[in-house]
Amino acid sequence: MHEQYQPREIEAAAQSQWDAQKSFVVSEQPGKETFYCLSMFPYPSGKLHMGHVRNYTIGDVIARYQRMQGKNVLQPMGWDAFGMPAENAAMKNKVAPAKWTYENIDYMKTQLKSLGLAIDWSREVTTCKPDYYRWEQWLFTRLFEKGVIYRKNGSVNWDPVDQTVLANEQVIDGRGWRSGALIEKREIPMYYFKITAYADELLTSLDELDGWPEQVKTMQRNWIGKSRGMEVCFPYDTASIGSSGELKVFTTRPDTLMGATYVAVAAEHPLATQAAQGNPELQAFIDECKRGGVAEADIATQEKKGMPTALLVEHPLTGEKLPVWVANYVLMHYGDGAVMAVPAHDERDFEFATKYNLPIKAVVRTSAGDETVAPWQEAYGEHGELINSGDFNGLDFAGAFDAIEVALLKKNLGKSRTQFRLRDWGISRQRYWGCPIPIVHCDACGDVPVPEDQLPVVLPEDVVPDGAGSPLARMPEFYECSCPKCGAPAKRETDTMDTFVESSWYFARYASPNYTGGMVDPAAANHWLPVDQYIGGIEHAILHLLYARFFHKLMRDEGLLNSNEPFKNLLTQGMVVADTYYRTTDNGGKDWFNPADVEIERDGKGKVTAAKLKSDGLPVEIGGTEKMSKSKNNGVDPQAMIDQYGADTCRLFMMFASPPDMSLEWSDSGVEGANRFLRRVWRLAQAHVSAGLPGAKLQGELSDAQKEVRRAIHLAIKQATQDIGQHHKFNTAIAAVMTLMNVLEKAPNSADQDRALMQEGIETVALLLAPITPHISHELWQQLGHEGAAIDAQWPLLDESALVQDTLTLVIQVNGKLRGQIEMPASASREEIEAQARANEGVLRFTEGLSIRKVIVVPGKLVNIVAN
Ligand code: ANZ
Ligand code: ZN
Repeated sequence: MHEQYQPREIEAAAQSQWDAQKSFVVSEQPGKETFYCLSMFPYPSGKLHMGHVRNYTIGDVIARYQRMQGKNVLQPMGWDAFGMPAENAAMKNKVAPAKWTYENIDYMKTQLKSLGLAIDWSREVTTCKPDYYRWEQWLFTRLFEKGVIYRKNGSVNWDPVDQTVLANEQVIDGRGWRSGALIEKREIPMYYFKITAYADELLTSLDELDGWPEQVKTMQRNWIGKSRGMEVCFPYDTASIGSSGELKVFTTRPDTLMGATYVAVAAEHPLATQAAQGNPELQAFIDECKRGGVAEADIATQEKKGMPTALLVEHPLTGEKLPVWVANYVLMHYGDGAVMAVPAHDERDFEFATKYNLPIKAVVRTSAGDETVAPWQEAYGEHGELINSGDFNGLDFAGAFDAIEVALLKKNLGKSRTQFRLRDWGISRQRYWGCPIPIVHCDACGDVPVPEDQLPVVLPEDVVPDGAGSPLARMPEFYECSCPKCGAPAKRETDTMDTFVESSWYFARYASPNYTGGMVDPAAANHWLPVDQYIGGIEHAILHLLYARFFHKLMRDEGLLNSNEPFKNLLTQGMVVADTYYRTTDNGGKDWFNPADVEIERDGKGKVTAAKLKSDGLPVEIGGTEKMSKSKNNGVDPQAMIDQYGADTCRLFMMFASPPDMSLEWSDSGVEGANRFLRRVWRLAQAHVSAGLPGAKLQGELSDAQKEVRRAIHLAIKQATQDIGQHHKFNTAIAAVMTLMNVLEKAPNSADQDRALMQEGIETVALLLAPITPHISHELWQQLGHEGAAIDAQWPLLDESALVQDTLTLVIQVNGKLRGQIEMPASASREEIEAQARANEGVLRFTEGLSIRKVIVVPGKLVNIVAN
């Protein structure tokens, strides 16, 4: 055994042994308990970042721990390989997205391997490969035939100069990111997944997910957004509108109907279109609204703006004429694209009415008893007793809801309705680097799904996009085809799918990644699924997790799976953050400097007080801790750390620095500390092993000192088992091992019994660390004389009897002041303890001349003697 800890050698040796023995390749083993541990697969962007390393280490610790519990553990890995960055890189470097992607995958795979992850690489899935996406296309055609996928017009961001559709993030301040042209909204035909048909189930089955963070479930609930309300019809005022009809609105507050003072419609609403005819000013306003961002967050925060129309509608119960406004805060794609405005009780309506001087009529008494809402106040949004509402006065929310529904039903002008905020999922993308939508457009037959025996529709891989529209739409060799139904010349769809589609079912494909008979082999899928532990970033709390849950249900309903939910337990890992440093440039911008290039000064408490750039020695500003990102240039390259210290140090630092769901602050000294600790472990083991392994096992009576050592060993086992197995608190598990190390380093190691005990101690350290620092544990385990590999060893078993303390140390106080201590057998009675305490030398001295009034015994801790 080397005297020095040499991670490079140790890690290479362990990894090649695991490789050679296919240690992590698993198959279905009936009767053996399975554990499916899955980390969100990476987008192959070029190289690993710290967030990946953290994510995959957390997953690996859990997987390896479960394996040591005797389970059949599946931990796969793959590549979320379609997407826009590949196209952008292609345009910049003039290489095909396929080539760029495959090269990145190769590089990142070697990086992942150098971390020593217990991954079954034989199950690697790459979503841009036809053997993967053909099944996605297959499911698409099935769902299209069932009507779960349908076509309708959707609006997109159209760049008139580049002649291309842009994603929302490519539109900056209303202009195209490349061309700078003003972006137009265009309606084009797109394909939609009818996710709304599953809205109710997606909502209710959240309740079964006990192993998910509450926060994530809440985010999903809000996104699905179920609300119970009423649709209310406002009959047209035929004189102003010129025809008869009704304006339908959706409201969650029908109790406030008598307080409606105007109605507002979205810019895209037919009444807005009608009102704009011959009203150029209104038309200009409508155009402006249509240009605005489609992101909901923008709409919530933007200034409320509107314009009146000359149109009127009638209040459904009173017949009063109410003006129709066009307002930018009304969304076309929510409810019915129109609202009844109740300024007294809705914040948005209140802001709008105050701005445009529209009447405000209070119809709910406030909890303070107020019956009006003055313009300088705020809308009163709470439920309460109705006022100013005629027959409905005095009713509470529920009573008013019912009574108003009855009144509206009588006139056939409304009924209660439950609606969801969730929209159907539009998956058409006018991009090249994605999965082709398997549809053929025929003049005679319409949209024809590509038949199964003609799948996959293969995406050509040698194309270099130039940014001007989708290259597929300019490739007759791709789109010219014949109709699968009638044989006539037809045109292949050139849109590709949203890349969220690929990541919605990869977890199922891992169960049978090479299966050619279908999307999944149902037996394998049911063997492994649902995933026991899913680990990934909180940024995927809504869309990815919702789409994956949806797909799981779609696949269940196709008979491919028999579970309802894909992920039993979810761990959302915190961000990796680091300090930022910058200088302000002449034009007011900021130049960010990487922490590696900055030298810092700290005060006595370790707080950073000053920073200067290493290269010029001049000061830089301290920008605070932020998520590692390219934009703030505060990323630390994991590869540099692995090269310098080895994967185990890197893994140990990441797991020790904070619990997995909290943010992790990068610190060079933390990394050094982790490395120092591993060197200590190595040194202790080296000293022990080089003296020759003990011949005999631990047996017979132990001395008190030996019992203490053994107690420390089993305390560490107890703590680490709880922390890793139950709470995923790897940091405190490591702390327990550190405490044990402190004891072992001081323990005697010459007598046979001591050496046997040391053997048990170091074995325990090696095994408790094995999920976290698998390489050093692998090596130590062998050095400690074991035939089998550490990965096949069992997690250490707790011996409860070792925790029992034979003697306890009790502190003795006289009148609350520490005066001595006594050793007592753990079984000693209160009387025995008291007697010993009274006889203690310190007690005798400090009670001399006093009389003892009371003796308080706190078992296992202290004795306080009250004397005066
Ligand atoms: C009258 C009212 C009075 C409202 C009141 C609220 C408070 P949720 O809960 O999200 O479903 N609304 C309806 N359609 C809209 C659209 N297309 N764009 C913008 N807002 C719309 O919200 C439903 C409420 O949002 C509805 O209830 C409606 O305003 C508004 F004191 O109607 B309410
Ligand atoms: Zn046809």
